[in-house]
Amino acid sequence: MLKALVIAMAALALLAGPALAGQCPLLIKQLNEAVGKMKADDAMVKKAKPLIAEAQKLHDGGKHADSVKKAEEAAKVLNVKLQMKK
Ligand SMILES: [Cu+2]
Repeated sequence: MLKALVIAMAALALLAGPALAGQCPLLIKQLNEAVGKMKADDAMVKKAKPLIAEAQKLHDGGKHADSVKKAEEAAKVLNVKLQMKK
């Protein structure tokens, strides 16, 4: 019973992985574009840049769910509305 649950969770994680994997670069791209339109010495930009870098690092490390969360955090700082992949 417990084993079945573990297998089901692992399968779910595998299914969720690839869907999210494509999401983060999309979000990071939008954030970088938004930052590109802002002043580099803007306090918002200075606060958001490390978050974007961290999102990229998490994505590279395969932690896509965490990466999306970081990207959303950066978006909130920048006041940017992210377009999620459907
Ligand atoms: Cu990712």
